[in-house]
Amino acid sequence: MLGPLEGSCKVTTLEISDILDAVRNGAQATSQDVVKLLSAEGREMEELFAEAREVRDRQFGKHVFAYGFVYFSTYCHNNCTFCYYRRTNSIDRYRKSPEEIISLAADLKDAGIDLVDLTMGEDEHMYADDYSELLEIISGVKKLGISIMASPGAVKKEAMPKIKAAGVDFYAVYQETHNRDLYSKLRLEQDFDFRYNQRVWAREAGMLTEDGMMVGLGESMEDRADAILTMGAEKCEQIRCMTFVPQAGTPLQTLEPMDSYMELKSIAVMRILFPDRFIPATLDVEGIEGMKSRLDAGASTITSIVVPHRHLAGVAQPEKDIESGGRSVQHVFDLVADMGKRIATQNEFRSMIDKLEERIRPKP
Ligand code: SAM
Ligand code: MD0
Ligand code: SF4
Repeated sequence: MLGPLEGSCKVTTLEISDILDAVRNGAQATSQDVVKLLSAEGREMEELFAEAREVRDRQFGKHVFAYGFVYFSTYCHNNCTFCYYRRTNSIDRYRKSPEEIISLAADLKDAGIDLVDLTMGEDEHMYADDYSELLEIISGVKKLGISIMASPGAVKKEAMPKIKAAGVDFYAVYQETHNRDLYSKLRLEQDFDFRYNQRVWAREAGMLTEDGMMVGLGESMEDRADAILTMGAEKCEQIRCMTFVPQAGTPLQTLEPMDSYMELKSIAVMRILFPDRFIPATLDVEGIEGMKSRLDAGASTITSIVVPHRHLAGVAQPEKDIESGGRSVQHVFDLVADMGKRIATQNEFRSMIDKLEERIRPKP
């Protein structure tokens, strides 16, 4: 995007359509502009979504991308206040064997999914012995010939080149908020900079990265605008927003949940400001029912597709629509076709990833 002085005009007025016009003409949106866009209601909100769809379609055409989700260990040594899997929550947990994980990934690949997202809590078992089991799992899945995202939490800098070498394309680690004070209340005893640097180190090692924000946790409008602009400036190839879903047994279990409009508007604003990024339409907040509204807000990528009947969980919605097959590959593909779109083939997606990886390849 052009800098403020390079654009054809600097955004100064506060009308939503004026801001959209200015951005379309190359101006850089300010934090105030983003707050204004996020405040859109009624007709103006529809205008925001329509603009986001147009930008998305210009960027990706009829293609939508589909990521399978394999939450392979729900053990975690952290105690995030918003998370069901926090250390002190007494819940049933599981850890899948490398063989089972590889077989799940193979099912996803055969079903035509573009990428497998290997996610875990910060499981001591996986962190032991310099992440040896995690690396074994990643290389086993890579041998299937499928693109991989890893979401293993915050690891030592030294691990990044090994994770890349094992076959990871995308490293996902979400700051949740870029307000340090709020962060310290959410990710208890987790250093802000250490988490931020995960994406810097992953990129240095040659991996694409994803950052994400959550809404509904007491953040201000300015915090949301700041998160969006910071995620854009970080140059992460994928950026996301998820609405907080209260979890039983956690300190925030009684926090009044928000509806999904702020997430939808955040998706639209991210799309309009940063047209070329992958932006998820997660099934992990409102299940399969929430897929269309997210795509209609400008998302490009359906995430949290889960294989049924394999005792797998989601993160924000541990069970929703999983065993019924509502979050299964076939069901998602059918719904996408009903929208006049098509899931990119693995080859189509791979050639996009290859180009992006080429851009960040470490210099010898
Ligand atoms: N444990 C790793 C980590 O925290 O980075 C990877 C998985 S973590 C479970 C993935 C993300 O799910 C979190 O960063 C957060 O954005 C989201 N999440 C967790 N609990 C949530 C909740 N209750 N509502 C909405 N999103 C949630
Ligand atoms: C999702 N449940 O995409 C997944 C998760 C981790 N990389 C992603 C939050 O909704
Ligand atoms: Fe653990 Fe991730 Fe949940 Fe935090 S968000 S408690 S790190 S699984």
